[in-house]
Amino acid sequence: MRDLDLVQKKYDLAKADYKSFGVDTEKAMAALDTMAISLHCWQGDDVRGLEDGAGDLTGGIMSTGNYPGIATNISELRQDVDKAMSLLPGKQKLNIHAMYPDFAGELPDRDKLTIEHFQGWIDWAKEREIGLDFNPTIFSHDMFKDGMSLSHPDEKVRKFWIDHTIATREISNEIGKQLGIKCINNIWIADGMKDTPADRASVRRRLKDSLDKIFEKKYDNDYHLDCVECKLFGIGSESFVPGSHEFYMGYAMEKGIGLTLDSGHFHPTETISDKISSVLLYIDEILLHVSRGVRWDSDHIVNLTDDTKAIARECVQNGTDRIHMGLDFFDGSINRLASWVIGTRAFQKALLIALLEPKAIVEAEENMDFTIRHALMEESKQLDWGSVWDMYCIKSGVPLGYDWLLEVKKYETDVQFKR
Ligand code: RNT
Ligand code: ZN
Repeated sequence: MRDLDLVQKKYDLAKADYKSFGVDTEKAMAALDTMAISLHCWQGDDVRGLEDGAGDLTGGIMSTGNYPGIATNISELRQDVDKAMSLLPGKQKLNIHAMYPDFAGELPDRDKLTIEHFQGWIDWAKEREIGLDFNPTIFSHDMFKDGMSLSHPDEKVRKFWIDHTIATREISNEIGKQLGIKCINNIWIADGMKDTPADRASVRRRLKDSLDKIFEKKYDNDYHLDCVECKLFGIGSESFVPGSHEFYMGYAMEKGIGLTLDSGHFHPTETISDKISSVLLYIDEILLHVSRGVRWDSDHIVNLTDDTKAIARECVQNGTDRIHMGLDFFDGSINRLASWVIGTRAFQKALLIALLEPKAIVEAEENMDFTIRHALMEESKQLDWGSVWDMYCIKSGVPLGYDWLLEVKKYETDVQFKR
């Protein structure tokens, strides 16, 4: 257990130090408290979902590892989410997928889902006073054929997925209305080709046509936001993905909808941090899927890397009113709820570091003094943001440092390993 007196002393010193750089640590903590991070429910069960016969993850994404204690039903999943959230400071939302219904009766196929299949989640979120985000699930299903869904040449296949996605927009809007917190419905499709296509244009035309049908109905933007997520490649779609960055950037602009930027969906050396300020000039709201690719779009747990810090810095700089921050990774090789805690805390730390950045850095740039800018960027790295983070955890009533891990270890023995 950490020594609280020591934490207080270290915080007082850090506060004074930051003050000498013109930074108010209390204000930074208060700002961090308003920034909701959307936790992706699918980390809890390796993207299996809760439908009958759930289990086979297809569609170019993959969770590896078989750490014991995986959540196998809705109560276990919720129990784990609750536990994770109890170890996280600040605000959260929960991001659910259409393959995670909460329904006791006979479930219709995905094209016929309605709000009644998700009402339980709304009630659950209401009790916790948190928002929900939503996603059509356009993978792990028989109607995902030949590696295609909304862009498939067969009209019946397209129609199934169009109807499914229309249903999820309706559900998302209702979730947002009932909770009074905007629900983001993110559309990602796994469509693509393993090898070089002969006719890219037709595939993309079909995808556009399907999306046009999906977006025919307009919703009030207060409760629901449509987002589209591009991708460079996936497993089995190494050579071609119709929903590329250009495709969706253009589409989102044309339709006035949101764009999702996932850290793993670009070339390995391309970063989403640099894209945020560009796309916000043309698109009103964006959703981030903060993730960490290792050599490829591997969906590793978010860590406090330079890349994560750069993304958080852009969020703070551009203002989080138009940037929705979500996480997207899946790791079954370690305790699955620990993954949520590690990844969320890492991103929150990155946000805190950004909020604590001395204004003098931007001012130096405004004065065209790149020497000061560069020097200060380096110097500010040694400011003691860690002590501010510890104080933030104390104020939020959550465990400090890796004290949270002791709780996870106890929970896995008492709960997860007994499943
Ligand atoms: C896949 C996309 C997508 C999914 C989730 C489960 O590459 O990143 O966001 O991870 O929909
Ligand atoms: Zn994603």
